[in-house]
Amino acid sequence: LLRQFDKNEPGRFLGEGVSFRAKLIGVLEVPEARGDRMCQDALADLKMAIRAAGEHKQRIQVHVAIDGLRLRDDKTGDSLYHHPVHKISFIAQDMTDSRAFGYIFGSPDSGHRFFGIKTDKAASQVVIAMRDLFQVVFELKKKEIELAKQQ
Ligand code: I3P
Repeated sequence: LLRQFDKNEPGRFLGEGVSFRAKLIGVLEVPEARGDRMCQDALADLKMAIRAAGEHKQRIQVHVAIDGLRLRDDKTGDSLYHHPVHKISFIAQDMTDSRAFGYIFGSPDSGHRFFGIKTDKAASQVVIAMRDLFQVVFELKKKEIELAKQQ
């Protein structure tokens, strides 16, 4: 029972995983796989663009799960994006807004895209859940490799 409360318990991220209510600020192509300055600029640009357009941000649910991050439309439940962990190269918390963060998804072949997200509660909750997930996936991979060696 106690294991359920261990932050690195893989069970936490099974199925739909851990869910958060949020809004999609926008998506932007970026030149690099990582870089905090670049992410801060991307967030500012996306916020400016949505303000200039006078549009509401799309309400979404962010699911942090073992097979990756999934963004769903909040109203319809439709899956908008699925981002496997191994192709998420960087996470950045908005330095000017405790309710915003973003991450970079992609590969050298397909290019890199920045996803800007506004959370209903503190963005750090999602960022911490993502870091915990990365740790869990890393440990699982390590175990897999150890098991393969034993065979
Ligand atoms: C809203 C206000 C909200 C914001 C919302 C704005 O403007 O800034 O804080 O939600 O964004 O429309 P107003 O006060 O003029 O109604 P977030 O804090 O979640 O960004 P939205 O329209 O994109 O949902």
